[in-house]
Amino acid sequence: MKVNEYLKNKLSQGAVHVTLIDPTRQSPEASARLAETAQEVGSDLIFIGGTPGTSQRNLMEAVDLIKKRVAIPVIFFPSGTDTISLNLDAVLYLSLLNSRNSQYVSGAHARVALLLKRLEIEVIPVGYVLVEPGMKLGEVGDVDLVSRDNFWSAIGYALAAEFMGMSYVYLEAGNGAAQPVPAGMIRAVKRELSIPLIVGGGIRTAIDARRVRQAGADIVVTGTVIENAGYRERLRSILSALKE
Ligand code: 1GP
Repeated sequence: MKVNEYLKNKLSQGAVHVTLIDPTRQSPEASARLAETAQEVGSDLIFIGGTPGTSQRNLMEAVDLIKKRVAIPVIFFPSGTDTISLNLDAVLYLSLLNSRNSQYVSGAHARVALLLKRLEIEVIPVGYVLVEPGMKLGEVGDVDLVSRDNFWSAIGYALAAEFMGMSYVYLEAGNGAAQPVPAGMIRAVKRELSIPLIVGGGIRTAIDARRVRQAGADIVVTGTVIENAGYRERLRSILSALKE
């Protein structure tokens, strides 16, 4: 089944949870173990990637091992255009809408478009909107961050993504952010949007996850949680908050 269909089907049943695994933080074997735990506690998808510096070998080995161990789809979360694996189920085609650098909006995308087509890899078009604090991506991506109290700006970018024909909007507070995107902002965006809303960054606890979900996130992404001790239980409680 195509990932887009799988996602539509999951979304029709309720909240979707994604575990983001950064393959640069551990060995491919350890990445695969994290993916197994994620699947076991009820995660619906794996995103792999996230930070620059992934080597081609590391990515390929991690994806190959993860694909051997889990049945849920494995989707590439690219941080550049220099690595790819043929074993991926899909690639997020993330346009960073509030970057001042056109490379992040559409330039890099144009460079890899034909390659992705020839490789017959499913692409998932996403309008990616970075909200304060934005973390590392805010700096490297030369982003005009949406400030946490500027709901109008968030709504504007989200609707722009919808009008441009993208399949999803992704509100991102940044990898390792101290707090998630504000609930009020998620609510304001969700009220205007007709396409599914992904929210990630800074979601560490069941309370965070519940708040983000209740505000209107359709898909909730967590990353850093699995890098800390006790992650299995933490992830389990996030999942039960989302699926209750
Ligand atoms: C995915 O960047 C996030 O949207 C992940 O952020 O590591 O803070 O969970 P965390």
